[in-house]
Amino acid sequence: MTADADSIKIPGAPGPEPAPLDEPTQPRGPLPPKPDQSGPDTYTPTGAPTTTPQDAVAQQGERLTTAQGAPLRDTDHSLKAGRRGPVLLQDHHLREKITHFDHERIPERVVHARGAAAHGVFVANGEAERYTSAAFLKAGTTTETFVRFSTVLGSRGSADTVRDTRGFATKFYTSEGVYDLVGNNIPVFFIQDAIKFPDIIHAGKPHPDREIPQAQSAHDTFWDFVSLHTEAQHHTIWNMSDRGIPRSYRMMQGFGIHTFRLVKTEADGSLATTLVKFHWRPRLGTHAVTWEEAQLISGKDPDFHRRDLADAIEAGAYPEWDFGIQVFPDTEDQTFHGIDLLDPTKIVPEELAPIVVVGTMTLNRNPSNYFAETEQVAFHPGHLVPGIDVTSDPLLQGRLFSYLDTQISRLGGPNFGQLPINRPHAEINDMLRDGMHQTVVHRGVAPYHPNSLDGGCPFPAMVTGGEAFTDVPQPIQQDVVTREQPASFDDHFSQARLFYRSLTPVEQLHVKQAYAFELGKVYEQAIKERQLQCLANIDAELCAFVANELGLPAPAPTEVVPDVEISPALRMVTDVAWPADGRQVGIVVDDDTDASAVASVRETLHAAGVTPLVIAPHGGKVGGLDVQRSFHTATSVELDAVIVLAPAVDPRVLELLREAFRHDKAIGVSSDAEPLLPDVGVPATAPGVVTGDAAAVAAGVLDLLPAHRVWAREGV
Ligand code: HDD
Repeated sequence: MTADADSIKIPGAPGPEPAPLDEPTQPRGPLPPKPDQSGPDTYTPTGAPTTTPQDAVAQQGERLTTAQGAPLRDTDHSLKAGRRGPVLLQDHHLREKITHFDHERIPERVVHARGAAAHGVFVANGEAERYTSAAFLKAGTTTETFVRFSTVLGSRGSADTVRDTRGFATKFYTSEGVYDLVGNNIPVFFIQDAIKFPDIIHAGKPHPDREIPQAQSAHDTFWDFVSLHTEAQHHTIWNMSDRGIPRSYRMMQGFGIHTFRLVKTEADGSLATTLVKFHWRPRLGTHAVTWEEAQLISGKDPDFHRRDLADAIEAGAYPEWDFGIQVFPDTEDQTFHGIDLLDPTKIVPEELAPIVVVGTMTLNRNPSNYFAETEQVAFHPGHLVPGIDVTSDPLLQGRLFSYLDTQISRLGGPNFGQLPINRPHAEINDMLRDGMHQTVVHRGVAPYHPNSLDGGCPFPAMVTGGEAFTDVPQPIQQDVVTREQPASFDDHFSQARLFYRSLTPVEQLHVKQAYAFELGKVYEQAIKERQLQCLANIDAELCAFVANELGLPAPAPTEVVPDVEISPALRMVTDVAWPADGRQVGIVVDDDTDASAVASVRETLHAAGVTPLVIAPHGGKVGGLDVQRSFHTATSVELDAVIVLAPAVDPRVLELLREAFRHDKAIGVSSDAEPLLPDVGVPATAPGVVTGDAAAVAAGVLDLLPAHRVWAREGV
């Protein structure tokens, strides 16, 4: 079909308004922007106004153009030699469109490829001012942030709920430049020296011959590595705990892992230093899904964590974390209570060094473009600001090289800092020039220092004065050049034991089951035996359980591991009543359910900050109420609790309830629906099962949600 040029109304051009069009593909005015897409790129995705006209180049005006701005008449048909003829090489628009498409993907991150992110703000309470001059940590200072959460091992399209460590990387756009805290949800790391990073990652990634299994550690090469490199045992036991399968990114702790050095400029100009470890503590508590649930979610909703984060923010349930530091004196030996602060496989229990909260972060805005923001964001532990410095932790030292290096290949050159999401919200005046993807037009003729042509600009702070990044003079050990490490790094088991013995019985049970599952997937007998040997050194009872599951004898310990003082702060299961914000509760109804009872249950849940989902035999409406899920689309794993207000004997509902019960979720059943419980195999007297009228059931379920799960069902 050919279009008559005169019949096409160009939006914005003078002329009578066209009649409403049925067909959305015909020319018309642009759609109104969504709230988070405020129009052309005159603001960076982080909200900072762009400063030069060159910055604002995307999506201007209403007409479709080429990349060079030439208006286009047709983008749906290639230029052909006749209607049925071959396509012509002269079709420059076709070639531009296809060529650009061919290059749409950039290399995925070699680790942490799968992620989800959000914008936020950090507000400092001033508690850190005693230790650091960092401007963003001064009382009352508000700083924009961007946080990317991730899994480590999986590819970009892998499932969210695999058993893995989670990345927790935060970009603070401070007034003194960007500060990146690139941490994880587990406070220790697999290795002590960055030179081993390629080894652990090669072992954890899918086997190179068949490229399976995807995004998981339940395979031979992973267990081969961690059983041979026993320094990995501490991190591994955290992975085997429920920390490896979080309920939500909103319900994870974050850790900077390494010890960092805070620097404060005193009144007399001298520098005072303090060693610290950084912590993020979620206001919603730290919670997990169960292992069976995690596996089911991987199939039913591989985007579970990504969806949860975006939905919560869109619904206004903004997740919050307190940011805290553990503080240690900067002594020459850099140990605290005998714990080597430079060893990234060690924690300092909170009972020995309590966390001082120094501010709070709220994530309050979803990215508007995944690629531009979540994919192109580039973190680097070397993005430091005045007042925060690194230590000689050999893992951190290697990271200082690796991240800058990886961004150059991943983002195509050294100018990745100019991408909107990476732009500092502080003035930049560097003498870096040119390079691939240079997008700014530098002025002047003298990008060197000192110069006498550009007025001498820019000037270092030693000339201008003011706070600046200062390298703290550090004594270096009188030692020889060596490929060795301190003897304190040789203790590989005491903190794995500390972690395991500090957990509650139900958490310990999950650790045992996780080892049994993962090692059960290993083929090589020698690897299973070697890992059992490690478990014998951690805890005899843990080892005996796993050995029994594997059908192998439990070995005796080979190392004398000191007894440990347990740390209750390491537990996820606590007596704290956590807020239920953003939790999802299913309400099962049928066409005969009293609509007013359903409406009032929904109201009660809403009022408690919980999202109710009405589940009915069909979509559309039931009793005038909107249905969110049909029996066909409902799944237990997206719910934190279920309320049944109908004697629905549909097998899908029975299965949903069985799963919810197995996964320790609160279940509320109205009196008329109670007869279905025997079919589910659940006694009405079982822990976490509430019966009564609709109002009583809703109240009972709300009482159970703050504990996250009904742990009593596990019988330990
Ligand atoms: Fe790393 C990405 C966290 C050790 C090399 N790392 C990356 C991300 C997180 C971490 C959260 C994703 C950032 C994002 O969302 O873009 N990595 C850690 C932590 C470590 C750690 C907490 C130890 C305490 N990493 C580590 C070592 C090396 C790397 C020892 C190399 C020597 N990490 C990288 C990398 C990545 C990365 C290859 C991949 C993509 C990227 O950097 O931007 O450079």
